[in-house]
Amino acid sequence: MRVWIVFLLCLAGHAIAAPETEVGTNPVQVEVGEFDEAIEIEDVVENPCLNYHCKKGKVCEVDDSNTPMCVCQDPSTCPAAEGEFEHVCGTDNKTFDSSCHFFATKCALEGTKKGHKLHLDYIGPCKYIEPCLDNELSEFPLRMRDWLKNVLVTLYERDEDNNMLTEKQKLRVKKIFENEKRLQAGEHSLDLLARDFEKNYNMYIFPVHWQFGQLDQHPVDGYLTHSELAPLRAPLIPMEHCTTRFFETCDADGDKYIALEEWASCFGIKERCGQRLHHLSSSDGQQQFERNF
Ligand SMILES: [Ca+2]
Ligand SMILES: [Ca+2]
Repeated sequence: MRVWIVFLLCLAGHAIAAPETEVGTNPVQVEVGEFDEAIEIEDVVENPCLNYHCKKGKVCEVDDSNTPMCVCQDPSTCPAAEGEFEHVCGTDNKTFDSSCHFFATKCALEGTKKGHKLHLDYIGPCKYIEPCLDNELSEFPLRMRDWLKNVLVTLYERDEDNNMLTEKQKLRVKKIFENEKRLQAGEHSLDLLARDFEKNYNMYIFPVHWQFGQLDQHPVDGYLTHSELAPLRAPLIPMEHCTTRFFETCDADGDKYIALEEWASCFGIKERCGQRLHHLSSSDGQQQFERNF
């Protein structure tokens, strides 16, 4: 259970810190104000790469006509990893020094079959992950559901200034928060979780749906790609050996995308509204969802 709590705090921290760590932050910007402001500002104005966004693995460069464009980053320009904790394991079972090295390598393989199949599998060096047994797999959603609920409750407790949640969402989580106090946060036996899910089914619907909305961002279309799922999946795999199998089984139709109703079903949420959400975007879906519950 300890790993779940540590991970919970990491993820909550990550979610809160996310806007500050957007890819594409230009180092020139950081320098402004630290040195000679007048000269730096002049540099910023003339730099066409400023605010020019490149996806992970690419960096902005200007061509002969001073037009910005994204090119694959040379892995050797990635900052050296400060420790093993920065290593990542690819789906090719190779350890990369950091996610920067991984995405730069993947970029260089763009257009090839190998590049298409290569994904960031998990955070940390590649290691042996024991197979997930059937009974372990059936327990996984119970703990994961409880954990998703805890993520929201933690955000609610910390959210006073961050506004991660809308007022309506806060009201919804407040109910869960009060219920959670009754259940006593922390270690819950699987029996207790199973009973609580039956008894307080509605409390679990919103956290499951909310997490989907958090991940379904690129694009917001009611489906999760492998990369959209990565922020949740990648840190979890080394700690929870059923993660990979769980998300594989979530993709019930095997099309490599986890649709909203597949996601909900994975967590035991099988309401009829799930079907109606199919054609709605995530944000519309959330509103529709909130009207239904
Ligand atoms: Ca999506
Ligand atoms: Ca699917």
